Amino acid sequence: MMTFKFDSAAIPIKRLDDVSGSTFNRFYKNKRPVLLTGIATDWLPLQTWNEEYIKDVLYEEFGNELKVLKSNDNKHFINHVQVSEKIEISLETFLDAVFHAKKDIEAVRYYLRTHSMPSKLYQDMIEREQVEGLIKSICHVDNVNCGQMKEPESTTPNEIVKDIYPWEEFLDSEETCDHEQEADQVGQLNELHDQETGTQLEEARQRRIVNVEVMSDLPLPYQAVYQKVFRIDTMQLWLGTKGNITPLHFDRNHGLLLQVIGCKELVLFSHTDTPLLYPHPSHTSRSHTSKVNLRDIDSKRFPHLKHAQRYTCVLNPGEILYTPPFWWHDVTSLDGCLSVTLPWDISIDEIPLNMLM
Ligand SMILES: O=C(O)CCC(=O)C(=O)O
Repeated sequence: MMTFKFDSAAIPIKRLDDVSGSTFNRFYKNKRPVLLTGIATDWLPLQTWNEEYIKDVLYEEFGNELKVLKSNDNKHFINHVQVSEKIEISLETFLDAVFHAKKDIEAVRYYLRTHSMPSKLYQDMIEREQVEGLIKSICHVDNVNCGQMKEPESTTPNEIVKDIYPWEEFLDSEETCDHEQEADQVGQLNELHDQETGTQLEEARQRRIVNVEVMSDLPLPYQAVYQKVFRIDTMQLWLGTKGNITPLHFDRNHGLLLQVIGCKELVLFSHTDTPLLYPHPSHTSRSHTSKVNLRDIDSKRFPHLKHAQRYTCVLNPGEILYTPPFWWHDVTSLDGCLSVTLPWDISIDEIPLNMLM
């Protein structure tokens, strides 16, 4: 195998401890990945999810037989028949492979990727302080909420909510603000909009996508974010063996990847490098994946790849990676790993022109 050399060295993804909404905003607005180190280290999942607990939860949710992905080459996993297939496996065999793999070479690799979150694990994820802490860290409260709130009598509740928390542009300004004042105003707003909250709660209850008790406890401006990011039907569990590879691909959504057990190594590329990354043809179901195998690069077949700019990081337990929509990423599990993804939708104007295909 020829050794492959990129033109430029990999850039480490920026790690932020104790991030505030306005700092996160700079990355979110500019569609840059960022690693959040200080938010989730003391979350319930980090304290309580271990083999025993996961075993109980999975048994309760799925019984003794699990449907998991088994890689065709014992390395790569994507939802495509040419790469990996679904098999049935006993809970015990699967957990043994994840938590007690002996030798890398002989070990058989499996990946459990749920399409929604097992309910017990979901409850642990949405503990109120956790939800509030995360939202505070990623949401920029704009200047309307920092001292220039409109007079309630001249504005309808709907208009105020929209002004204060336009989700699509929720990180729209880079100004910082006084948090005490902000908290006061959040309180005032909650009082003002009881009726509004009631309607949102009722809608959420009917759709059953979030826990409405948690939602009703949150400051009103946070509720829209909670409903988008902490949905049981979009949150996913990724539990798999050491050495699993999720090959280079992009997603059409914003995404937070929370690492709970083990470490993962990631390589990312901007969507602007898409022409250098050799995606599968746009008419196929693999158009969001690359033909390149980053661990065994064929430089004759992919001559332009060397011009692409890599961004890299290792994600440790308690850390959260924000991946902007359409950013390419390749993920290697360095250990038996458990992660949770929290994706949320983009608006149509967030699709980069070069990705309209
Ligand atoms: O953790 C992995 O193996 C893949 C995660 C991923 O691709 C994602 O979060 O979009």
